[in-house]
Amino acid sequence: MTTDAHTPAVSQDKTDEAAVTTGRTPGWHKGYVEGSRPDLRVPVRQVHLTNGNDVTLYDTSGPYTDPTVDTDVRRGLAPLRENWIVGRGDTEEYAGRPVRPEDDGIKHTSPRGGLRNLDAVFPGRPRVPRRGREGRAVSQLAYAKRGEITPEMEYVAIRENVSPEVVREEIAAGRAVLPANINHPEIEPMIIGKRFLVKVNANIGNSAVTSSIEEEVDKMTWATKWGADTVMDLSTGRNIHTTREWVLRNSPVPIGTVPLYQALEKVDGRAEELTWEIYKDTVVEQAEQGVDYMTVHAGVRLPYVPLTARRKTGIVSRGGSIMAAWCLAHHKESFLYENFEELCDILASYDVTYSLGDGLRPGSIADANDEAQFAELRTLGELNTIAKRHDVQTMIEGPGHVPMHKIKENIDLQQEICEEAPFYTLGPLTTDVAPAYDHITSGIGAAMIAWWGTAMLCYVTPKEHLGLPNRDDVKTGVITYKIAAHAADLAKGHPGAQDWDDALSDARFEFRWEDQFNLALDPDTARSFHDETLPAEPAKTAHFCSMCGPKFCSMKISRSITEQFAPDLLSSASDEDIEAGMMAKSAEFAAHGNRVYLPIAE
Ligand code: IRN
Ligand code: FE2
Repeated sequence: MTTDAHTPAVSQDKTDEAAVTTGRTPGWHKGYVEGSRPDLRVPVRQVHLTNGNDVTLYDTSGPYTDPTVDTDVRRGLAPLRENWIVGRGDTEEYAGRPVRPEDDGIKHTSPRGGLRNLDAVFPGRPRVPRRGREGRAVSQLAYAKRGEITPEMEYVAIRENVSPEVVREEIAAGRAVLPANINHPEIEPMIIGKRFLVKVNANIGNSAVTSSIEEEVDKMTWATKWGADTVMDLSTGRNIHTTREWVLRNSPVPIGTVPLYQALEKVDGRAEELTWEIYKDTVVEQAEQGVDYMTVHAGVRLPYVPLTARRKTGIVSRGGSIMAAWCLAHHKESFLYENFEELCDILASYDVTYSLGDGLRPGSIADANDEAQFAELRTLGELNTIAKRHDVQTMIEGPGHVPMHKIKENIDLQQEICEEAPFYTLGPLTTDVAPAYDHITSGIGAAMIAWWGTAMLCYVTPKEHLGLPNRDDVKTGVITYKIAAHAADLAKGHPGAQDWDDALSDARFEFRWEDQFNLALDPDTARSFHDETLPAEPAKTAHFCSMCGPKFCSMKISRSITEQFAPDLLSSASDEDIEAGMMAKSAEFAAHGNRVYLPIAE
């Protein structure tokens, strides 16, 4: 079986039908855990094992993997939070700007094939954007501070297997964020904070020439199928607004953006022509669409720019370099820094979460932990305090390229300076020498920093530094980062994290191959690797693995001994016992005609 045989790939020639290609994985079953009200149903991924047991896993894939739900990307997902948002009674509908692509201020001379299978305008549910009542923060942080447990908080409590009060406390203290824009009712709430499971973000985004809206929607559903907890739409070029509308209306996870990218498009890419007004308009436009969190590079201050002059790789952050260019062109303090409080009020009225950008992150091992990087971090700490005062949920972005021995200092400093606000890091990459393998160079750093308390990891794909990720790269990036995140959950002793490993180990030891595949982070690849060497069906129940055959398989040997003697003898088995076990197996093997593969009939 190929990696994705049961789901159609993005078809180049289908023009009449918008297909979501996420597909369902046999062996994964959708289940729901009901909360205190019937409309509070938390999805879980259930793996039904052949021994009759069930393993329940965290699920990010949305309704696409529920065979009882009829999804259609042209209609969008059901607005499951609608009643909660309206029911709280603190939003007001108003005749905001219509949700139309021509409204993004960019000339829409649509590139060839740019919209491919999809209409320019999202055809689904008509929406009137909402914002919070004048002067009132509607953020989860505001509720948490007032001592209220929202349905969203209860939802994540069930997802994380903790009490709702723990969720409320962590949010109120600013140690966790629950990104949930009041204009994004489609999402299944999730939480980011060090007391909870480590989360993974996947970046998607078209460049003007290489991808279509359909491909971006498909990458989003594809990323969440493999476990992405949030997705950032980093689209640049044309159709930014429309691409985002399609992604938002179809996303079961929170969506993040960098509004500065779209603001820059509005001034035709000339950074010096950016103004606070253009930026603010862009933020409002995106907040009305439902963007849940926004990267804001407000820590790139004028006096810090010279600190990067003697770096090996200068400023590598796109947003950071835009702001540095603006500061130098005007020789003025950053308009993001200067207008930060006004920005807070806007974000609070939609419950958009800040992701304070690391515009001065190191772009090479040589530049790690330098003055520029830590000067910015101190400013992010200052801005975090202001944001919290305005009831805006806030997380802090981190590096970048950092060798292993300099990683811990990053998380320790961030936690101290930013009052334990959630850290959200890009890797870090632990060496610069492996282009094409930077999911691995960064996965190493990601596992380490998450163990020490980073709350969310921004994935890096094999195409990092080389090109735009395609579908396969997105999957590789997500799986790599799920490994890092889960390894950290284990090391942190997150309650229940090890149950998954134990279930898989049992399946491996008992040669329940199907269970081993279905419990895997990537069942398709595990199955196909196994099938390459042992293609016949009976091989999946055969009591040996392909690596060593029945004779030398250590697991089989120790299992035979367990079976022959008593289970408690296993640990105290003598050399003679083991020798006897091996002889017995040898005889058994010979009795079967010394055949490695069992005939179908057996
Ligand atoms: C995450 C941590 N540090 C940076 N990131 C991500 O990088 C951020 O969330 C966003 O997806 C992207 C922004 O890149 P620039 O504009 O800083 O290069
Ligand atoms: Fe890099």
